[in-house]
Amino acid sequence: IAQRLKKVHIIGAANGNAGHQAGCEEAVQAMRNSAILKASTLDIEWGKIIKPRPSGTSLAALPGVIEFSRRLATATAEAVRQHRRLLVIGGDHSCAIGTWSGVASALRDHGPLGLIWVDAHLDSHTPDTSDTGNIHGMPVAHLLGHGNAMLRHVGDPNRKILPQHLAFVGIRSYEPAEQRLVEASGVRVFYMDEVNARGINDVMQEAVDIVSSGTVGFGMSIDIDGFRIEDAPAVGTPVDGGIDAPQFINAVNHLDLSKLIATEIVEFLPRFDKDNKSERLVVSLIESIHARFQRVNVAMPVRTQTGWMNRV
Ligand code: EXY
Ligand code: MN
Ligand code: MN
Ligand code: MN
Repeated sequence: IAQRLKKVHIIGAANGNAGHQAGCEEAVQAMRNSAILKASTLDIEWGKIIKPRPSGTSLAALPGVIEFSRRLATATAEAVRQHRRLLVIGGDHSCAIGTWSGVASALRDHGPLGLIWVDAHLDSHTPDTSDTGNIHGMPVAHLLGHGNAMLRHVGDPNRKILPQHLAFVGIRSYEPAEQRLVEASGVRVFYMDEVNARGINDVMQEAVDIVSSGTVGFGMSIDIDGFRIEDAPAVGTPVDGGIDAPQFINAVNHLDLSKLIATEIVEFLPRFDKDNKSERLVVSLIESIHARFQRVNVAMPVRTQTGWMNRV
């Protein structure tokens, strides 16, 4: 039984038309075929692969993204209810709406969900403030309860993440409107300047504290464009000056992940990879996170009529 519980359950979010350029939709298949992943020590169990219906790009992608997000949310909610060690492989970052809406709705009766958002970008536009209309630049706003009503209500009509339970790490590219939304909500942003000044170890420790406090557990949404371009060349919206990936993995090895519920890795465009560097990084991230993932040992508190009770 112990061995079965060690399995990493992967849900594939094979979407790509909400990004700046096509290619993210190929990451799921690339990871399914990955010799590097197969050669790793990880015990992988592939779950559902969710694919979007064909639709346009920019804001024309909206109806397709809504429908896709609902199906993805159903899949992640089911995995969390079954206490699986969940990993979602994207996809462009718009998949985060489905991933975390599903996780949050599955935990609704247990308590609020925290979230660490590793990214170069804030991803906090609404359809009204975005210059590009690309929905991968909007998932955080919707998880916080802003923007398009259908996207806000995926999974259930509640806000999925409260601002005090969210922490960004690695941010260095954003527009004023999304920064206003995030800062006015009181979300903690560890901009790249702070990461450089304090070191990623220190920053990740504080980020885990923020998303663990007052929550039933937390998720990590990792956009690989958060890392240095030399560590993750296969991205659609590269930004100079990213997080040193080996240092990040070292930091993960020292984190308290006892409240980790699920992880998501997104914005990998395999067609742009160089010497399999990005693919190797994705596998290293999964290995280091899952080595410390205690998910199955967490007894989740359940709300009863008289208070809170641990469900085993
Ligand atoms: N802020 C820009 C936009 O909204 O178009 C760029 C967003 C890139 C988002 C990538 C996935 O993190
Ligand atoms: Mn349960
Ligand atoms: Mn992103
Ligand atoms: Mn990004």
